[in-house]
Amino acid sequence: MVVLVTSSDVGLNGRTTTSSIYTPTVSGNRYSVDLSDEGNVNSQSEVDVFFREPGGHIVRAYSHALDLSVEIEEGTTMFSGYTPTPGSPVTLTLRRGGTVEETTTLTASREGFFAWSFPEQVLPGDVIDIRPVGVPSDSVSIPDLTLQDDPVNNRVTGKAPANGLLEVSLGTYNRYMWWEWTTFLKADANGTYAANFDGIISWWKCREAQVGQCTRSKVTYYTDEGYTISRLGAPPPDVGPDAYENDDTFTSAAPYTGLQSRTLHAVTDTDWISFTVGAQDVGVTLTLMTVNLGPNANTTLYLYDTDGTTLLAKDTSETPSSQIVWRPTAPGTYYVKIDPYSSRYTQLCGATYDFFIARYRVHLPLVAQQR
Ligand SMILES: [Ca+2]
Ligand SMILES: [Ca+2]
Ligand SMILES: [Ca+2]
Repeated sequence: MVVLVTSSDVGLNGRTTTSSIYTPTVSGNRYSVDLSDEGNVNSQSEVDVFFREPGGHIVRAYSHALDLSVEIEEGTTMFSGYTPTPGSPVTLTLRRGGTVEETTTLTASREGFFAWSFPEQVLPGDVIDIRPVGVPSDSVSIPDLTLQDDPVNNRVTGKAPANGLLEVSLGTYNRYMWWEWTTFLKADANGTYAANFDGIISWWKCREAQVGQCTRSKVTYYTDEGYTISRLGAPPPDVGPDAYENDDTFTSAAPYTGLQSRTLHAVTDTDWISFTVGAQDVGVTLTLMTVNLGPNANTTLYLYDTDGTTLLAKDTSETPSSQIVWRPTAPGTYYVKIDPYSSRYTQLCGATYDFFIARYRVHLPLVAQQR
């Protein structure tokens, strides 16, 4: 029989997860493991128990320490966590100034997970009681936790418990929220903090954090037990329709006269642009492209013939920007359609792009001939 203990420690250097293997002491039909050497057992710790049955089968049991995570945003609070007794009831009670505001009993999943959403923000001083089965109950107080974007200094500032350990994150806000940039710090003795994002790189997009550029901020406070209380800032505002709407069919295409700045403001938005190929452009290489894409943009580009329906070329690649290199063989008015790569690249802050046509003339070199 083997017991695997996985513990997470959060400190100023971020999160470290360690796993240790123990051989338990078995007495009758009970076993126990001494974890006194395991330095960082807290509410984020997990235990796997592997038991080899006489036939050779291995049976696994899983348990997560009692954990509570509270996520507060405008108009809603999410509670989630783990109870060490999977499949059992957990009662959560929200108390405010000695009055029970809300109470609910949930059934934890087979892994012990539970989640509850509450249709208003909890307030500083509120207390959450968590009553699981089989282990002692606990209570968590909601601290005064605030956050404010400071784009000029590329910081997020706010109030937090004095000297409290904090994780401050910026996310690019799209339909699949992703916390791209994270920094760990401690609040000062007066209970204020300032998280600076200079030089913090998103590991998956290789770009630096810029507070306020279509970002949403989040501060998470870690209690001594390892419970987490988070507050989310407001999401950045959605983009509006661009100046060329409504142009969702080729008959309403906006004529191209130079760089066009556009948005994909709705899931159903599609942008049509017409452009004229004069006799002087026949045989000239044209590059049709979307450029200067916002952080939530990914376009597809289609080129149509003068009838607006015959497809001549397309770029539907997953690369955010799109490009079609094309050499017209006849003058006329041609059409371009720009669609989002998928619905997630619409509506939200940063669903922006510019459309541009580059004309490249081929200049044959002059060769001086000696006679
Ligand atoms: Ca548009
Ligand atoms: Ca449109
Ligand atoms: Ca694309």
